Amino acid sequence: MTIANKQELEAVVRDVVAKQKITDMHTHLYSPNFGDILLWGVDELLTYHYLVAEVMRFSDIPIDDFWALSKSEQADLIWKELFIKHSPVSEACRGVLTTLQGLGLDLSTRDLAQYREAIDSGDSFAQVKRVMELSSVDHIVMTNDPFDDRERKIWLDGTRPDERFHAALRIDPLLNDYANSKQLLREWGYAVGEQWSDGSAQEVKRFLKDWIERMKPLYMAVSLPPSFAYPEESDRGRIIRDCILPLSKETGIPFALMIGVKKRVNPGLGDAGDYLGKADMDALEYLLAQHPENKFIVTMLSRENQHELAVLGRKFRNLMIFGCWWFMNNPIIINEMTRMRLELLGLSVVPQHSDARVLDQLVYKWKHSKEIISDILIDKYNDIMRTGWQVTAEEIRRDTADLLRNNFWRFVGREDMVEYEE
Ligand code: RAT
Ligand code: ZN
Repeated sequence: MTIANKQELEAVVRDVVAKQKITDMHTHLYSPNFGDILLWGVDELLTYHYLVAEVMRFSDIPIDDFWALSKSEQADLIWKELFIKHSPVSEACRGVLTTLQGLGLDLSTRDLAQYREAIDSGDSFAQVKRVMELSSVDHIVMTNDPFDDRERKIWLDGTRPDERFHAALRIDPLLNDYANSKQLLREWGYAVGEQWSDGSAQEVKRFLKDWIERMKPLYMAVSLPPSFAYPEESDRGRIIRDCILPLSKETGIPFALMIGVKKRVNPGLGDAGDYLGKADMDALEYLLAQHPENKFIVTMLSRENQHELAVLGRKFRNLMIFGCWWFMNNPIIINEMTRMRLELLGLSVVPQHSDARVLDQLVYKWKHSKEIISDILIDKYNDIMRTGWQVTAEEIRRDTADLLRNNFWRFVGREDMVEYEE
């Protein structure tokens, strides 16, 4: 069916985007059978680290006293300061409201006790089903860290995610803190030496292969500082050169780099204490150019890097650009980044991921992003229609499915997961 005019275009795009099932390619969520490492519920929503950072601007509570409070007390404080004493207009605050609304609650009551009762009384399995339905997310990629004691135990006990959840092997400790990680590797039976050697490289690869076998990850991922350089004679540089790149090439499992985080500039705030910095693009350019048979999935944290990254995508097809990460995940920047990416790269990107740490956040993260993606698609189709080019509803469905699902699955080599809605 050919779209006749702008009104029809708007209606079709909004409908198609709203209905499109999403593959969320980077979250911190877990399959419900992994137990309580999956966070959900009102107190978790309110104590999200994005909100912890914000509450500290209003409250004068010493940070240690804040952490000494129970989770519900922290949530109460955040509710009082960020929602009652001031209007909750920040993106993270608005996100809580959109989520509660999506879950069927009446925001006009401002009754936190009632919200808790309505949501927290359920069980995580039912909540996963409900939230995935509400947010139209049917596949979720987790963040799986074999250096995290709680998570490690779950995998070693033989627990495996259900079919909606997929692993991503996270290797920050290996690449960013090898001095400590090598001790752990030894404790776990991998004979890495004090000095880097062929033998150490083989053992680190053996460790990675064991976890690849166990988790069946869709990609291997790391977050990196703005100072990330490559090639580099450092633990990180050597591990990337001798272990990650060869293994990634051999297995076809892409290497995901999330570049630009300056960890713990205010350590007392924990996860809320991380900052960002503009990175030099030379390292990524080198990786892409020197390793054409390797696949790289990249997102960056600084707004200043987004244009360079998009242009790099025009040079190298072994680069998949994804998402508006963390401090980029605000409407004004999502709008700008997504428009720029579409203008430079057409529909060959993964425009968004949720980064949800709390299950229920899927509701708002995707509702807010889908609204912006719809606005942008309407403008872009309208621009080409003004030349006399005709667009059909089927083409809009195809394009939307590519953006929100299939580009990712194709890039990770899973044609079997590529799917178009009728
Ligand atoms: O967005 C976040 O919640 C950050 O704290 C990080 O988890 C980041 O997304 C990451 O994966 O390192
Ligand atoms: Zn993340």
